[in-house]
Amino acid sequence: MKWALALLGLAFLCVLRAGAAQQMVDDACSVQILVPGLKGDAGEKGDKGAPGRPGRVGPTGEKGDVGDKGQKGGVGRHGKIGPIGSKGEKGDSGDIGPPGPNGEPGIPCECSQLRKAIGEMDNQVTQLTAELKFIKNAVAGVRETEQKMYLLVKEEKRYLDAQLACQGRGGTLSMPKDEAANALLAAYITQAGLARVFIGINDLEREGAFVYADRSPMQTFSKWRSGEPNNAYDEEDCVELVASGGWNDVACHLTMHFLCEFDKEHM
Ligand code: GN1
Ligand code: CA
Ligand code: CA
Repeated sequence: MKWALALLGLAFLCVLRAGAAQQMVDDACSVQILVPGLKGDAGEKGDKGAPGRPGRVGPTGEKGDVGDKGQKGGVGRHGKIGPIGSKGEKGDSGDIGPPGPNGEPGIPCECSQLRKAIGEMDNQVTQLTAELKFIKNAVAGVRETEQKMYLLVKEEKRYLDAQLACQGRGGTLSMPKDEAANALLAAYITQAGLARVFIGINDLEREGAFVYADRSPMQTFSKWRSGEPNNAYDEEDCVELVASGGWNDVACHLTMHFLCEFDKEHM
């Protein structure tokens, strides 16, 4: 169609220019009025086109299976220095070293005097040790009534040594002279977990005539267990208080804990 219009236009120009440019127009218009022919046969197949543009990125695929274990890696770099460790336990003592050189010769002295002084100091140490033991006992607890203080001494002594120990501290072996005092002492030794202790009663001077440690005679109160005193083996002249509160005559050479008493008036 385009072709047809172009040719019609050209023919129109040829008519307009008839005259001055006659020669030129004759040349151009010598193939006048072109009409399109029949459609030709199909051309040969074209060459293969250039490859298309790459498609869009597809969606993420499913997670694959776990891969095989990789090869062992090389040795890593040195780590940082760790914190300071806790202090170790004390080691064993070292072996005894060789003896040191001899000392300078001493100044001549009156050795017998020094020996005497050392002996006296030894005695003082012994006495102080006994005193300390006594004080420890006292700190452990005493029992008291309005007039008296009672102390259970947890040292095993024979009757006479026990009496001396009490006297050495300004007291005497305990002398329960009524039910209340006796019950207090029985509870004291029970609480201490003891079965028996010496108390201040004996018939040392005359068999069967029991007196208190201060030599005062027994009065109306007594607490003999049934069958006591029996002077067993003909040798029982001292008295023990058992945890249940009863009295029993026993041999004075037995050793056991004992009860001291102190008059508050004289403390
Ligand atoms: C007997 O049972 P025991 O050990 O508490 C004896 C006492 C003796 C004592 C001598 C009922 O007492 O009289 O003094 O042995 N009791 C009886 O250790 O015979
Ligand atoms: Ca006796
Ligand atoms: Ca007896």
